Amino acid sequence: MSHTIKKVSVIGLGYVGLPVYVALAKTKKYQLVGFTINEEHIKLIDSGISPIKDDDVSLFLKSNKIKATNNKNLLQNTDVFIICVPTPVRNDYIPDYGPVLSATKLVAPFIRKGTHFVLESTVNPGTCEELILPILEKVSGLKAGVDFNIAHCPERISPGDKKWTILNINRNIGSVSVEFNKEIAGFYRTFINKAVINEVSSLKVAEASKIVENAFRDINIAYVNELARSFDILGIDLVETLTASSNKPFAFMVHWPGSGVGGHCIGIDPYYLIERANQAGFTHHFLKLAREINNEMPEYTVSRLTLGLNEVGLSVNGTKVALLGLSYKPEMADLRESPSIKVKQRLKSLGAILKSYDPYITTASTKLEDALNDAQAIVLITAHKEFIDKLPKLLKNSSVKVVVDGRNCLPKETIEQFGIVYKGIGR
Ligand code: SAJ
Repeated sequence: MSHTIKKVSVIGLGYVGLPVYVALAKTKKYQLVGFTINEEHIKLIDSGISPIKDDDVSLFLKSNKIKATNNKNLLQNTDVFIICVPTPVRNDYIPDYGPVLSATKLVAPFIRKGTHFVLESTVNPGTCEELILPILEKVSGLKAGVDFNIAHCPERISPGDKKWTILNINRNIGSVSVEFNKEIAGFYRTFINKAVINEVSSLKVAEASKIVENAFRDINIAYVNELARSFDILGIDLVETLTASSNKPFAFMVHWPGSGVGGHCIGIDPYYLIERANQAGFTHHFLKLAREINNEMPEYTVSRLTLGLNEVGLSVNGTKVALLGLSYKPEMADLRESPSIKVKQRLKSLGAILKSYDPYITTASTKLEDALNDAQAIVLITAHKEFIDKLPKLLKNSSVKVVVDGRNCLPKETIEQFGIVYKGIGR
């Protein structure tokens, strides 16, 4: 059944699609098309600028052209479609399959005998067979698993990570048929050459594996976030406790408490399994509780400010607060699901006089010193290196009376020696 793979079309040129495109381009084996509906991104890519913060992509674009387009006719004669579109949730935390369904309907007319449709976006078990397969079969008139393939190879991109890149992160891949899976796994090995491409027996196992690994992270973060709220009452330093527990050489994987779980993976993916299991009549109480605990952390962070201000006879209302860090993760500019969004809303509703600063995101304050100027309190949400390096010195002779350290990244004792009230999360 083997078919020669000559043309590959990557649908979606974001944090996942662009690294995939660049890795494929470096093999110099394939005719490539990058499809995106984002016209801004097309303009940036055409001028050699990466629309995402990824050093490899930025470097590649400096001396190579990427064919970025929103012209679907260029998808003709594609042998492998790799779908890398977002899988968000709505405000009520119900999965939004819109981008996946749009991408499926976009490529359906181009499915031929031997074509591989590969979904890399994170979805719940059952999505490929229940949502994607019927559309592709109806439009193409062909039979999945016989005439063409549907595969799922969940992405494992860790944005901003320099150590783990698309080339050396192991991947799992499952297809609608085992025979097609061997072929598509062989294709992946041509461009992901420093990692294991593990063939699993079905689409559902491939879909489930990604949700399981990210829900694992979410529940472990919820575990330490609940400990933080308990230890703040008990007066126990959780950070020191976790550091002590971490010297157990086996069967312990440390996670850290903080102001909440941002990003488009960890805090989102569990909802896909929660919803699909719910449809089948099973309630994931544990996964739901972990999501509730993590979603409460921005509010808890603000309550730490209220507590600290009370100790100095102030209330949030009318107090000048510097909100430091907006991105969900250090050293990057990514606001998606960031705890800073809810913290900012809550502080404003309580009447704080807010100044925000993030070295990677344009805000009113263009410098840390500006945001600190005449501030009476700080709420740190993102452990950017600039804050860790500069704050201990800047705080010494500042007007700041309370510091809320949402990532437990500042020197508590040093700050307290300045006569400043320090409130961490579990610390
Ligand atoms: N967070 C905590 N405590 C922790 C770890 C994270 O509060 O112990 C928070 C972070 O502050 C952030 C959110 O959770 O707001 C997500 O953090 P993350 O480190 O998981 O970053 P992501 O969302 O970029 O996760 C990605 C994931 N990769 C994929 O889903 C393919 C994740 O599996 C990786 O572990 C993570 O990158 C990583 O390690 O960088």
